Amino acid sequence: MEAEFSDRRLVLVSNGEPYKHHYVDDEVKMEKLAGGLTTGLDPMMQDVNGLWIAWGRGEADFEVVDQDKKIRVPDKNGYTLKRINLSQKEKDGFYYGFSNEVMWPICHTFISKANYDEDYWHSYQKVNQKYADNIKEELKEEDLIWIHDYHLALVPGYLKAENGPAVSMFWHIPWPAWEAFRTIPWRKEILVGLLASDFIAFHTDLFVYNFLNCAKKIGAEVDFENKIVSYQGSETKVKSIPLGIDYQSFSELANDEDYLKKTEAVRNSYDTEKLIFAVDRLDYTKGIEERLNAIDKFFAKYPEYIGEATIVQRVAPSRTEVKEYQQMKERIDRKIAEINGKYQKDDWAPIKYFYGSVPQEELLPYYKAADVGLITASIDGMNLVAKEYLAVQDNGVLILSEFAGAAQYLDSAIKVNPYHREELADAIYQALEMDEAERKKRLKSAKEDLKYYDINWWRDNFLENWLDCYE
Ligand code: GDG
Repeated sequence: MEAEFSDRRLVLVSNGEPYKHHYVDDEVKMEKLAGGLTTGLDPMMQDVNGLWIAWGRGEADFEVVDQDKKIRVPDKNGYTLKRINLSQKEKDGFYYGFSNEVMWPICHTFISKANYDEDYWHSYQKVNQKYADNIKEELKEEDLIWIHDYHLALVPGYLKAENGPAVSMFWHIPWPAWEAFRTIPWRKEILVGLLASDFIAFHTDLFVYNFLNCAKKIGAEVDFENKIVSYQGSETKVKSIPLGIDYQSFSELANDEDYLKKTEAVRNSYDTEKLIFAVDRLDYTKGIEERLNAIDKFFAKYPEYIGEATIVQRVAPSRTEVKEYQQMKERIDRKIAEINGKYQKDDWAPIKYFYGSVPQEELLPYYKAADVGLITASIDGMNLVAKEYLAVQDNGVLILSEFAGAAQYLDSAIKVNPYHREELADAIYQALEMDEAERKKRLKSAKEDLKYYDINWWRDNFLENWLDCYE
């Protein structure tokens, strides 16, 4: 498979870019950007030396360089990054509008949060066409076009042509049941666009099933057993291939001396017996508010942990221009203040709250220092933080929402329904009380899986299944 693949160039297409370049005192600085998709794909692209096409978003307060240009990243053995420049109008309609106010809520089954604005849809079509045109400009014979995620559902359709390129899609977020998906006025156009791909993969079997079912509803012929959709004379193979992490580098880093010192410093800065860690992008799907309610319940039900367990909650800003997200942040700030006001003592507060994004390396000492990792997404495609936490731990316990894609693969976690306050409060207690032998047993089995089903396994498995379509 490796040899066959190395003959062909991989062209990866995504909305988010992996790096940002900007000036600091006349010098160009490169900054790695956080996010589930880019974390997983950047190391892979560095290995295969392909082309990555993405929106070069930059930041308002920086003069962004190399917008709309091709650049090598990282500087040496990297790959080529081609940025697509979007106008403010395109950002508003395509990104903040259709992607974030229709595709995101519907795929996460938050129907009441969707805004089916027709202008958003037109902008989504236009920008997807722009991506497709940019791909076509670069296209070489035998290229493999690998498109990522919900911002770009129409691109496969725009690329389709007789003897057109090999096109696949990896969908990073959930695919919902037909009952939710059918509310989108342009549901058929979206599915038809996607079905122009030769291969589509999701994180879990449930998302695959939901997708096949939606395809059937719009009149495609679906072979549920072999997971093949036939529509308008072409075939699409569908499969679940869960994204893994770069396990080796996580576990190496976890034992690096410098990193161990940082972990110790984190540990020493909290004067309590137990540390519980949670980190999320600010998003209603991450279940931050549900978690806070359960934390309140936990201290009320288990007062022996007052002053004995500290929760460190990091929240990374996201979609800061959207009003709904601003309001959510205000509610979170208020709830944390309420809990802290209710339980704190002179030298201790139950929740230490940080708002701001940090590079992944800075999260790792927190992962390692924490006795418990707390993930309570109300729904999530996968959730890489769950895997990263376990990869660096040698003693901790993971509490994981049964609604995160990762729950299908991490049997050793304590699974919870995040809407069930009492169950979640009890799970925190169970995790804190778990004896060492049990903790080690659970971690051992999780680590074996994470090591085997890592990012390389995911990439090879995806490519193998995709290339099989052309045998
Ligand atoms: C989407 C789906 C799916 C670095 N700094 C921060 C931060 N990072 C890194 C984490 C982790 C990644 O960002 C976050 O990944 P997630 O998987 O948790 O979440 P999404 O960004 O929502 O990603 C998700 C993923 O795509 C991959 O397919 O798993 O379901 O929604 O690698 O180390 N993360 C946070 N704050 C930081 O300051 N939260």
